[in-house]
Amino acid sequence: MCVYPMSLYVHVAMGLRGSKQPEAHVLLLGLDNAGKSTLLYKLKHNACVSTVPTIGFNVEMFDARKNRKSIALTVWDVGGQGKMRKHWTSFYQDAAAVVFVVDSSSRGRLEEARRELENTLRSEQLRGRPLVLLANKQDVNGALTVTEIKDKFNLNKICSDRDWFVQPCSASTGFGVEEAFRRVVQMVK
Ligand SMILES: Nc1nc2c(ncn2[C@@H]2O[C@H](COP(=O)(O)OP(=O)(O)OP(=O)(O)O)[C@@H](O)[C@H]2O)c(=O)[nH]1
Ligand SMILES: [Mg+2]
Repeated sequence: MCVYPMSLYVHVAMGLRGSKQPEAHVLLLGLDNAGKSTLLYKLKHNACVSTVPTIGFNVEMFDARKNRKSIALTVWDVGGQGKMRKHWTSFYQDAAAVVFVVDSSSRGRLEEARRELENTLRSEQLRGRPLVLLANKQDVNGALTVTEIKDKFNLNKICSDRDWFVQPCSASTGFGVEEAFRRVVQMVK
């Protein structure tokens, strides 16, 4: 398995696009099975695709509007399995925002997710970068609410030096997905 340095892909992406349009890189992180790839393809194709665990990463580009100007977002969806997490740092450089996806139906893994988020936000490279935390899988009965997740993650404390927002969503049904994307666009600097 090989995780390529981000800069290589940035150059490929810029070359393909070939424009002077402002660009921003967004990192999609979270534990394995959180729903990151499902979300990425729901956003890109408005389709619920069947996924396999991501070994490496997926990357997609999106055109968006921010303050009446167009902006190109490059979204990096990095695998969340334990063996992949040590590679997350390779993607931190140049990230304008972090989207951290949580499986709200998995109470048993919430502490693990909280720990990984805290580790991620501790990185100097991500200092001050906005965070959108997605409380995914809201379609599942008994899923944790936004309030429960905010409390459990102690976001007021760990995000004291950055903008943050928690968005409930379901990557499967599409509930909250567009809104999450709009939030990210608003928050990138
Ligand atoms: N019920 C429900 N299932 C979801 C939702 N989002 C994703 N899933 C399911 O969760 C499983 C994992 O989804 P992935 O998108 O592959 O998860 P991932 O975060 O990319 O996982 P890694 O690539 O291993 O890091 C799949 O079976 C998805 O169909 C959701 O909103 N609701
Ligand atoms: Mg994946």
